[in-house]
Amino acid sequence: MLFGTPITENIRPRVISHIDLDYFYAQCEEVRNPGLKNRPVVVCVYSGRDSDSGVVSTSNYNARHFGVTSGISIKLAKSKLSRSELDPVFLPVDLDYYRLFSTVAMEIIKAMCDTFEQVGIDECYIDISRASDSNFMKSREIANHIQNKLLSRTNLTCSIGVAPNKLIAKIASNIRKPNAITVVSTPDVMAFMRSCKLEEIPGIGPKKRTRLETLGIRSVNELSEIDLFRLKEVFGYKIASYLQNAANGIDDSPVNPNHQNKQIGNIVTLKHDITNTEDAIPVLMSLCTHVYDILIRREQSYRTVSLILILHNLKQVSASRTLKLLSASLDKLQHIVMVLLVDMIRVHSLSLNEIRRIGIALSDLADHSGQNKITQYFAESTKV
Ligand code: TTP
Ligand code: CA
Repeated sequence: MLFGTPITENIRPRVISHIDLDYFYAQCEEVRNPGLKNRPVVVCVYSGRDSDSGVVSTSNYNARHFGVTSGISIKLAKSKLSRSELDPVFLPVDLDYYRLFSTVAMEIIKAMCDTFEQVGIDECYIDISRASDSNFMKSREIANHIQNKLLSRTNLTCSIGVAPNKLIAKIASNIRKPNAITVVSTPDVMAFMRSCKLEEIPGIGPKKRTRLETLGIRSVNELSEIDLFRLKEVFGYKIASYLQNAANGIDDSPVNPNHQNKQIGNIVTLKHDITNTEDAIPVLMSLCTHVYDILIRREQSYRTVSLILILHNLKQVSASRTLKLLSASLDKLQHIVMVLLVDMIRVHSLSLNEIRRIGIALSDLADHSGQNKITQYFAESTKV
């Protein structure tokens, strides 16, 4: 492997694009109603308790200028936008409509490339090594072509990162938004990485940042140079290796056309406070059934079950349990979720009426076709 440049098809240096639709839910709303374009648009997840309770899902750039970002409360967004003379609009999330748009946009991109991997409702990677002849000038033209085609067919803008690997392409697509193309060619990889902030590396959130600071690491450059053994002591082998490779711009994962979301999840807002675990049972059971239906449709099994609780003060607590073996049992899923809830209440000294939203997620998924089902399930059932 050349430095930071995996080889595709044995000889061809890789060129990857990461395509991310801009302010996606809010942009879909602008497309549906172009009159909104000049106003701050805030897409909200309403909890249904009172007219203002809930959180911001996303917002357009007119709203972002006032500090309205994903995750803040609707009340805070309203107070920030009270300074705006542009007549802000607050809309509820319409996921079915955004999903439709996402499908149309992704199909357009897919039809223009050899290898395509969707990784979220509004983002995908494509391998353009062959189409560009591994030439970064040509890659920029391809990215430009994709932007134009998407805009003319859907009215949506996107931002595109082009780089020798997925990691750098992802960072690059996020560096300038909206409607931007950022190309990082192989010779520029190290300079580009050094210009990034630690939190621009995917996977480095506030918690990891703080832990990195305890090791004296405040920049990508310092992360790239720290002794790997020290990093491993704090983060373990897998994460430490990822972090140091990332800081050096190294990632050799290919664009995977068979990728499916690695998680299945669902989250609901409680219409009423719950006061005892009995009240939580119907909500948890319905969440379990929802994710289980998707699991079965995908012909998959799970190993890890996570429970996420979002509290009245918008604080989030979560816990998960990983099984020794894969399972496709609904009973087991329901049992684990109940145990997790009881444990979390005890560990975090929560009272049930603090809970506003509940979510569950299944991860470490595997396809049925890839395993010896009889052995797996037999072993699984003997463990219960
Ligand atoms: P993002 O791509 O993270 O954000 P975005 O498309 O709104 O903005 P950007 O231009 O910076 O890419 O997320 C895609 C969609 O996922 C977003 O439109 C709404 C939804 N979302 C939430 O509902 N809650 C969140 O906290 C985030 C980050 C996103
Ligand atoms: Ca986006």
